Amino acid sequence: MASGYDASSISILEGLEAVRLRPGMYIGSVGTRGLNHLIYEIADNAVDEHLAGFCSNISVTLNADGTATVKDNGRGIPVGIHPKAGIPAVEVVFTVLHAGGKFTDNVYKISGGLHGVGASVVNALSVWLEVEIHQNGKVYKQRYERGKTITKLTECGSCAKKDTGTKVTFLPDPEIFEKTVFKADLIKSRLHETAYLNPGLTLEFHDLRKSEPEDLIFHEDDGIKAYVRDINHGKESVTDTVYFKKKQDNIEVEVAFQYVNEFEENILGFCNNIYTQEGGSHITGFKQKLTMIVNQYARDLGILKEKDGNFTGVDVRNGLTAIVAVKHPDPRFEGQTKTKLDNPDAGVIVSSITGDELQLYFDRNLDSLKSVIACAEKSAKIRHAEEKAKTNMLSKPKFSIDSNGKLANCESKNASECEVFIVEGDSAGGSAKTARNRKTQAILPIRGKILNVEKASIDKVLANAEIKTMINSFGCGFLEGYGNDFDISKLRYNKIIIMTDADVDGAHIDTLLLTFFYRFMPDLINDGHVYIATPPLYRAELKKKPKDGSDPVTYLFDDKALDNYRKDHAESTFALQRYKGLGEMDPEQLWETTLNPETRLLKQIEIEDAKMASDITSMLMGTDVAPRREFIYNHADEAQIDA
Ligand code: TTJ
Repeated sequence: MASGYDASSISILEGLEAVRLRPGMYIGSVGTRGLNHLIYEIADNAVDEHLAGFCSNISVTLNADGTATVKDNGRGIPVGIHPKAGIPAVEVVFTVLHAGGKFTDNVYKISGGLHGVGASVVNALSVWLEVEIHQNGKVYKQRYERGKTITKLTECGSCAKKDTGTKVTFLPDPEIFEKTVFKADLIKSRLHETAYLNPGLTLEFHDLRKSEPEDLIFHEDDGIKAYVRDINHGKESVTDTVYFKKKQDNIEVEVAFQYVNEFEENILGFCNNIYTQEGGSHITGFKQKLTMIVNQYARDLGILKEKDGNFTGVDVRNGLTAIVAVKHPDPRFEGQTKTKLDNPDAGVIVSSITGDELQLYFDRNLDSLKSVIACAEKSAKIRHAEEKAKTNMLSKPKFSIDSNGKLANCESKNASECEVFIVEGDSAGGSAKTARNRKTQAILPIRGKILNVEKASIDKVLANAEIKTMINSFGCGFLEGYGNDFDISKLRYNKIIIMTDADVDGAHIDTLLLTFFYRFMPDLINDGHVYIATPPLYRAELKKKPKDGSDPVTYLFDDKALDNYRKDHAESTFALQRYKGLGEMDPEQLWETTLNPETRLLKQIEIEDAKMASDITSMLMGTDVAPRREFIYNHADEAQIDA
């Protein structure tokens, strides 16, 4: 009996229909990124309960049946009848769009805003979802399917009075998502990040999908200070980790930073626990004040002479690792991926607090101040040298598209139909050149490992042959400020397809290439232009031609496909070839399996994949050989499952 429903509930159902019709509008994508988002969406509600002061433990479990469970020890979503809706409040939370926020009492909420679209969206995009609430010594349950209420909220047992919390289990809908397998690595790093940002909160991760279950616990008593320490692990420190937290006009500012002996900067920004990938006012405020203060001290100490120009912001941030986390009662996000903090007052207050705190710190720690200034001086020196190198190189006609010998370009000049394949190895490159559709497909062979851009200085990067060839070929420039500014409208290919062997070396080259794109042309990835080709692992050929005239050859893209093929065909009826690399395929096979848009399998790269690649690259550069080996092995395995 649907006794609780009245006219207003009709619009409720329509609301969730809209989510299923245009899921991308609510969760960004229907790829892996959107899929993982479902978990964050639910977990953010529990983090809000922590921020309100009532929850100390959150667990995320990836179950063997493809469902995910998020559980907390908060007060439990209210089960009483909602006065306006006439149904239990928990049912409103899961069936009314944007209903998440109305119940919570915490000013810096994550969920239910622009980023947290709410639990109802997850419900709408799940085959089924069940919520279980422990409250007042009783256990309540409710079930929904594809956003619609299936059972009324029922009391189904009792528990200790102090035992309170919310548990949500859901199965993502394969009608909506391209892939429904959660990516453990991304979820783990997100949980760890949440632990750094919320000292006092324990986050558990359980992966029950493998034969050997994985259980992890994230808890960081030292908060963002520990985050900076862990990012800098294995690097030579130049200063202590500096930390401050202050509140002004209801805006809270928390900063941790440390200088290390490296030629790069790494500043992460957060607002209300949300990672602001595109930066924004809080980051700008911090950078401006830091630049100002370091220049001031450098002049006061006579290290910068009257004739010297100021240190640039980049100089001052040379070797800096920093976390800037703000809490804002009414955050606004803008930018391509809505991850840029827009509120000007956040910038003003970060800048003001940073100014006061830096002055306090540097006045008491002269040695640290001198070390920071030394980092800036080093950068300024290199900057001057690089400026020279750059003008030298860019003025040479060599840096032009015509002299790009390796690229076998396509005939079409219409970028929307053009593709370029970056192919590992000269022999595979040769086959690909013969096999391709010359009109729309360009081939760019690269040899061996490409330069690790994470470590190299910019003039080295610009001098690297493989990288120059790529920049020249794509036509859209790269980073700002090096004489060839990035301009996506000049991109000459709609698809940039990385094509490497399905082995450890191939995976490594993929990682280095993604790192390069992530660092130098991130919008190529943001706008969905980057892909990885997945060549087949096996070729099976029936010994007798099928009577129905069908093709005796089948290409198998992974081991599961091979297992299935073996089930359908007796062992003696076919011959099996295992491809160890692209080089083993003749041009015809390469066309059929990997180049032909009708039959090939492409994996579109999302920015998280590339960020992960960049993180992996940083990690692989460390000096610890054993974990590095282990990592390459694990990664190679994953690549095969994905194919
Ligand atoms: C709201 O204000 C009254 C007391 O309970 C507050 C509340 O809703 N708390 C709450 C919600 N705790 N945990 C949740 C929650 C947890 C999960 C896993 C999923 C969802 C949608 C909410």
